[in-house]
Amino acid sequence: MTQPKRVAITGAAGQICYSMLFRIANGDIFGPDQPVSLHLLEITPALGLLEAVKMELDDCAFPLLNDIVCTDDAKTALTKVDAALFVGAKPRGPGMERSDLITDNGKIFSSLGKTLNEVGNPDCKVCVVGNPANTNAYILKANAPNINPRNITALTRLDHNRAISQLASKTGSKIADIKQMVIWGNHSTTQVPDISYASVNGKAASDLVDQKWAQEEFIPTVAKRGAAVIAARGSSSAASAANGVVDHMASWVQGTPKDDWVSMAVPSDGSYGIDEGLIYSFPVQIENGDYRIINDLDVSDFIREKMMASQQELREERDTVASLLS
Ligand code: NAX
Repeated sequence: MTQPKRVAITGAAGQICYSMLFRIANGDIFGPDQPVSLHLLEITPALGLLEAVKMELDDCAFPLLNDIVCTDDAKTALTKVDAALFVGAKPRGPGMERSDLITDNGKIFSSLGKTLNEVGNPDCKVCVVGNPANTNAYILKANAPNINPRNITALTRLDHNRAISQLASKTGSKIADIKQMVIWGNHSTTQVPDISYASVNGKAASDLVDQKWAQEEFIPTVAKRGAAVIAARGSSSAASAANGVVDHMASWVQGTPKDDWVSMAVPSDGSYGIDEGLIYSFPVQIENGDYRIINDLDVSDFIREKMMASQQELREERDTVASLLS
């Protein structure tokens, strides 16, 4: 029998996980022939709620779900996992910016990074979701030198999906007709959704929409979509975030189509002048479980200026958490 893939998930009794765990157990990341084991981590007061989530997972009788571990011990959760999804953190409430959370959540990620370093599989694929996601991933990477740094990533796939959806709606086209969308930078309001290379049914998106819309409506709508969802629902995006994580991991494991790419926040290799090591969102293509940053795109002055502003925000976040980086 195929060995199950072991997936650690933190914050497993929270909102995002309530939409995400069932998708993973159904095979949506690793495919229809690959059994999975779920290692679910929560803080002690949430273990009762986590038990309820386990009951519901059991009640789905997923054929691919091998076993479920529920724990408040990070070592138990992270030992020898193939993938680790770091969702658990304080969510942003109404009126809060992500950076307000930086110090509180940073401590969680330095501690989990140390534990992953001690008990983790060096090739473990990591996706950080808890905000501020890029900087939390940066903290985790600094505290987990035994883990392949390329494998420490953060989620901007929700932003990528939001951008595709906005462009499809503007051009009256189908989601599947849109290719080569890009999100540059931080998962924050400084992110740079960019249609410069996107095509809609084979036609350049920039020929189908006017520049004013692309610069003055599209970018802020995508960048502030998280806040719009909070305003409408009273709490942050959950089901769409869960879907973004599943897409991020499924692309990483299963690859991207030859004529398309996805956006992932990954350690910069210096492409586009972004500081090496910063966790920055780039377009990537993926083959055989390994991603490659698309590093040869012509970037307009307008976009470049915004990319640099997002980098600056990440540098400042990095400086704020300097004490958590070793
Ligand atoms: P919830 O508050 O519903 O769930 C978070 C869960 O994490 C809680 O059950 C809590 O007990 C648990 N937790 C807290 N500290 C923990 C620790 N040290 N170890 C293990 N578990 C811990 O939040 P939810 O809506 O699920 O959001 C989770 C995180 O995702 C938040 O930081 C949120 O801001 C972030 N988001 C990130 C997005 C992205 O695209 N990167 C989009 C959605 C969301 O805003």
